[in-house]
Order: sequence, then C-alpha cells, then structure tokens
Amino acid sequence: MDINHKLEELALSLYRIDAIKFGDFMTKSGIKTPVYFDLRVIVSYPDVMELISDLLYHYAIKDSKYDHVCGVPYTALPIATLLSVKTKKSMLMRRKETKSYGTKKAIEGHYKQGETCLIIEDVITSGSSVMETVTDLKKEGLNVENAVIILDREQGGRQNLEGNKVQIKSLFTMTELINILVKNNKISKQMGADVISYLKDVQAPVVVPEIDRASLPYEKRAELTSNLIAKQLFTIMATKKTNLCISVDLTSSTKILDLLGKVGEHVCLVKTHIDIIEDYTDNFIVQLRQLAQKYNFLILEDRKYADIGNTVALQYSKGLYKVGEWADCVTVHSLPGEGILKAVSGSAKDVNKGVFLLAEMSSEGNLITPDYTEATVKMAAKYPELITGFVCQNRTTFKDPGLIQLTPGVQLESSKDELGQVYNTPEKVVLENGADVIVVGRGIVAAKNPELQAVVYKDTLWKCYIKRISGKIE
Ligand code: S5P
Repeated sequence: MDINHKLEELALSLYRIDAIKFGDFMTKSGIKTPVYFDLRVIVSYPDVMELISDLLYHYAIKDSKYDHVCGVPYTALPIATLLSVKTKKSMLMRRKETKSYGTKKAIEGHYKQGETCLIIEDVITSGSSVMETVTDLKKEGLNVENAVIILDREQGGRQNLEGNKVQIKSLFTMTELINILVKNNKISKQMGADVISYLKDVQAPVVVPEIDRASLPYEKRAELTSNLIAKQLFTIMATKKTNLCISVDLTSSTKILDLLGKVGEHVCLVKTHIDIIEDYTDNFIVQLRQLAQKYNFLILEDRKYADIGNTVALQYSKGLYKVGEWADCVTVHSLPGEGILKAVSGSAKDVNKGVFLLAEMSSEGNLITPDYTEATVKMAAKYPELITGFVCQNRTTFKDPGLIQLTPGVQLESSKDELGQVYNTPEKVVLENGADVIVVGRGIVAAKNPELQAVVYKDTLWKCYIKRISGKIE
C-alpha cells in the first residue's frame, strides 16, 4: 500500500465530506476560529471509514503488540469496531455515563488484569479525552501505553499524553493535512498559514502528570517527604527489603522481647499496644529500644488517641507509659479535630516524631464515611512535618507520595475474625489497594513458628511491592 498516496486521498475525502471546514467559525466558548472539525460525519461514508481503518491498520497498528482495542467514545467507536474485526483482536467499550447507570461497569467486554489495550481516537487537542479512557482502563488493571489517532491538532495533546506515559501515532498532524490541502488547491496558502498560526496560538494547557505514589520505589519517596520518621521508614524498607510491620499484640513483656529477637531482622516497623502489657516496667522500654537499634526498625505505639488536645497532650507525654519519650510514631484519630495534632506536635520533645492518622479502618461496620476520610486527608495536609502517613485501606485515599499507607487487616488468606476484623491477602492490599507498610498481627504472632511465618510474609509482601513498582499492574 502506498501510504502517502492513501493519506492524500483521505485528506481530500475529509475535505469533500465536510469533516474539515475552513472559514469564520465560532467555538462553543465564543472564540473565533478559521477551522472546524467534525469527524462524526464519517459514519455516513463507508468508503472513508474503510480508508481510515486500512490506513490505521497499515500505518500504526500492524506491528504493535496488544490484546484489545478500545475506541474513545463516541466518534472513534465505529473505527475501533472495524479494526477489531480486521485484526481479530477483541474490543473493549468504555461507558461515559457510568454514574447515571448506577452499578454498570465502566468497561464492557472480557479482559484480564495485566493485558494490554490499544486506544483509538479521531482527533486530539489537549489529549484529555484519551486520558479519561486510559485512566478508566488502568483502574481495571489493564496496561495502556499506546494510542493511535487520525489527526493530531498540534495543540499540546501529544506532549500531555507522552507526559502521562501514553505514546501516540497519528495519521496526520495538522500541518501535514493543511499542506496536502494547499498542494491540491483546496485552500489558499494564506488560509493554510492562518490556520496553523491560529492553532499554535491556542495551545491546550499542559496537563501535569499525576504521580501515582504506588508506582514509585520507597527510596524515591524518601526524598519526597517532609516528615523525618517517614523518611527513615522509607529508607529502612529500601535497605532491609521489607515492608512488613509486626503488631506484637501480646500481654507479656518477655514474650514480646523474645519474639522481636526472632523477627526483628525481618520487619521495618514494630507496632505496640503498650496498655495491654501486664508486667510493664521502664526496663521493657530500654530493651525494646535496644532491639530497635540492633535490628534497625522503628516503633509505632498504636494508641489511637481520640480526645481533646489538652488530654491527648497529657496522655502522650505523661502517665505510666510516657509514650512520647520512646515511640517514634503514634496513631491518632482525626475525630476531635486539629487540636489533637497540635497537641502531639507541641508535646513531642524533638522534631523526629511522626503521626499516622486513621483515615479508614479494617473492621466490619466501622462508622467512618468517605467524607470523614476526605476531611482527614485534608487535615493532614496542614501538618506536613508531623504526619508520617495514614492508617487506611485504599489506594485512592490519598495521593501525596511522601506519605505512607499503613494497612492492617492482612493475612495470607482472606477471612474474618469473630469480632469483626476483616483480612485481605498481601496481593490485594499491595498490588490493588496501594499499601506501603503492611501490618500483620495474629498472622505471625499466633503461628506455630512465628519466625518462619514472618519470613513468609516478608517475602510475599516484598514480591508484591516489586511487581507493583515494575509497573505491570497500575
Ligand atoms: O483499622 C485498623 C487499624 C489498626 S491500627 N485495624 C486494625 O486491625 N488495626 C490494628 O492492627 C489492630 O489494633 C491490631 O493491633 C492490628 C491487627 O492485628 P491482627 O492480629 O488482626 O493482624
């Protein structure tokens, strides 16, 4: 097939069927424009449809590797259909209006996580329509790295998409299309120049690519945090190659110290409930800190403070346990309002302290609502130096790559306990739900051989993390 000849034929056809018009037009937003595109009309011209699908196939698709094609709704849908039939590859369809359809899926068709999808689109301006389709497909675990386009208007879409790791191939750029029309005396040189300069002047805003925190390695995220404990924890995880936090929910101090002597080298963080220990002494803390030093882990006291600021300031620094003196970080509820964060930051004697705010809980029927979670994340943003991260369950709960997602409710098999705890698997919490540090309590503590079990958890969780940052499933 002589591609250049066919491209010329297509350009002239698009002009003939009024898919591209030149003159004085007004855009929807009231701006004057010398050019007007409407590729929706192509459905009325089977010869043009055939030419487009032949060209896309030979020029852009033939040698690509992919499992599915997906047209950006709506203009590209019939073209994607023709290509699917031609290439014998399955097609996926994205619904634009999932909300009004209630529980209907955003993507129709059969697919598996990790499969690749090629995007088909008619025209790109800013690239935002392509990006919406890419985002929905990625949410389903599909890989989307390439899009084929009929016309690139050269208004910033290519740069925006490439910035979001989507490479595009287009049949024409606007300049190429104009040159063909000028050469064939369809429009004057002056009109061609006017259109090109108009499009150059009206550039689409740059869409800053959003960093997906879950795709970044821990060592990179250590550079992006404002909290010193988060920085240390990211660094420990990267050096010790473990994202496992053990929750030592035992009531005897000797048993805790014994267990940590065995599993300390496999964990990045040790989570305590200091008020469940029956034989607590200050010496326990001395030994706990020595183990932390020896095995290079941090200590999180899971006190889940939830009172007014003044009381929490006292609970944090006074009483029998004097938590603020030995715990690197603590868990705090956002329920009472910001005063609770002021209390902890005011009571912490040195700046090297951290707070994990509870944004979601793992227990069945807990009363946290999406609005509460959102407000918690907003509250945290005001205290970047204090906040280490969130105790939460979902990848979408927060975006800041400098913060840590601490996720409890994890065992090798998904299950529940008799008091409402819900367990997810390592694969689910790390790969799908975006967990950075994974809390395991009874999964290890109640095992016959906790040391062996800690290694199993550590290896499984680390493998999931490596798979996640390798970008196979985003
Ligand atoms: O939502 C939560 C928050 C926390 S911190 N769900 C939880 O289970 N936790 C804590 O994680 C809980 O207090 C316990 O110490 C640990 C989970 O223990 P496991 O034995 O169920 O793994």
